Amino acid sequence: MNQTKTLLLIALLVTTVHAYKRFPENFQWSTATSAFQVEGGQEGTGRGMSIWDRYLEKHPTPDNSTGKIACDTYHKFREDALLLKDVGVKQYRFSVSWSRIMPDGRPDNINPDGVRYYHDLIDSLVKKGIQPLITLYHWDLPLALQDRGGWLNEECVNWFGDYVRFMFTEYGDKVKLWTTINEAYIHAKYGYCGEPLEHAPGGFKPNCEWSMYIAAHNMILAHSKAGNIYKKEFQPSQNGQIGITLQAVWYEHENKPEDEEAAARVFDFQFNWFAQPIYGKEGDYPVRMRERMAELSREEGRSRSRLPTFTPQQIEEIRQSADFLSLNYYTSYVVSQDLPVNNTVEAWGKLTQWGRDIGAYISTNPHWKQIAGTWLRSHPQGLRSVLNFIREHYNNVPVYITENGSMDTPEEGLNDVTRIEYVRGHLEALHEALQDGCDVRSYAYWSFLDNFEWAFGYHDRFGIFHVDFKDPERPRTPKKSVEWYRKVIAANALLD
Ligand code: GBH
Repeated sequence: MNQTKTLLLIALLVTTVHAYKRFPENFQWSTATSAFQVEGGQEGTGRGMSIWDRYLEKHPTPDNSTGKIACDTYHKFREDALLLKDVGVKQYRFSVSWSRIMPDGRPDNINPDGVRYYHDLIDSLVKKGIQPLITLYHWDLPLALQDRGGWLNEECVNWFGDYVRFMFTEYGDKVKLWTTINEAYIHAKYGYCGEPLEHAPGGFKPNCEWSMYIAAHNMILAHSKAGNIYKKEFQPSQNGQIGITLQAVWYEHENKPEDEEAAARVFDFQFNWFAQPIYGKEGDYPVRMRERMAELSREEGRSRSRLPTFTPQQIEEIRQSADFLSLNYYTSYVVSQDLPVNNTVEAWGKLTQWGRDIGAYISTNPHWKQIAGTWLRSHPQGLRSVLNFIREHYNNVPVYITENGSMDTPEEGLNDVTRIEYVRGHLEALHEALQDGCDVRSYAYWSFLDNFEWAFGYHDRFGIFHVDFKDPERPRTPKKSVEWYRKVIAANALLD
């Protein structure tokens, strides 16, 4: 045996001894961003205005953020590809800015620089052995389409269809993993209701009782349109896969039947609102949600439910619109039927329209580690529960985890041990879910870079790379988690 072989053998033994949680051989490690949050390149690039550009002009974030430069990935994607390669990820999940491709959202006006940009980005990844997973829409609707009603106009379904057909035609030979829409739940609720927080397009609070349900409905139809276009017109020759990106919140409850029922109902109004029509055996909205909305609407003196209905043909098409489920998971809450008596927890369930519609209280568990005093509490077992729910209720459809991550704590900065602890916990729970038999194919850490965190501006930093937003060059600096994640990926295992 020569020296190299001996060294290799020793290295192998060492990793075998220390690796305590191995991942499947073809498990894909990944990290994620979205167009508006990182690209910049808003001016002089041919990109059209999106709803977020307009929204921020009128509703500045506390730190007065804009998307004009952001992380400037529009210019820095080549060096970013080197960083990704260095971390060792085999996949990179990003989104495309619709208004960079189609400045007015319509296919009769294409921006060639935008089209070239995504070719260059994809090529620079593929050249380094990194597979792109593209989200077609991550909340940045072309402004011109908002001026025609946006997601409240059912025509939006056709506009989306035209956009995605262009995308599949242009990039489908290089891109094999597509997701249609990111977190329709958040986009509908925050964008078209504004509670508990407002996102673009905004301004719909007085119409909450119907606007978020219509917007969500049209997003499901748009996803279905895109999925069916891909599967019929492109998949036979391009051989890729398509799904939708759903955010899941897990809801724990006390050991009481009424709380168990309430938690199941709230999960229906959150994850299953979108998952059941697309991945459920029977399709359509969850029964509990339909019944509750019909009952509330009757009580309110309406002649029909505030929850729109699908035609039987739509139900069928929606059920055939996805190959896999793209999952974003961050946190869990606690649900109770009655006002929680324990006053150390906050009860905010009934303060919003959605909170009234679910008819339950949502609070939190003070034992789950709260990150930087914000909405984010670490509860890794919630991820395992969501994955097992998908296994049991959605026929173990393949899952790609497209987002999971934590923000910086002010004390730690680059020495981000809280983030490492958060990710390790969630990877342990994910590993348990794999042992349970869940079919999880990939894990993407959110986010690759510190970026524009919507209503919180650049203040909340989710990146494993720090970005200096005061420096026009937007330099990237690895946090401690980069080194940690690199080791996990190299070993394909969680090490002691
Ligand atoms: C994801 O949303 C998004 O896809 C991504 O763009 C984003 O950067 C990332 O999460 C990190 O937030 O005031 O209690 O409503 C996850 C859903 C929506 C959860 C905003 C936190 C604000 C807290 N997030 N929400 S609250």
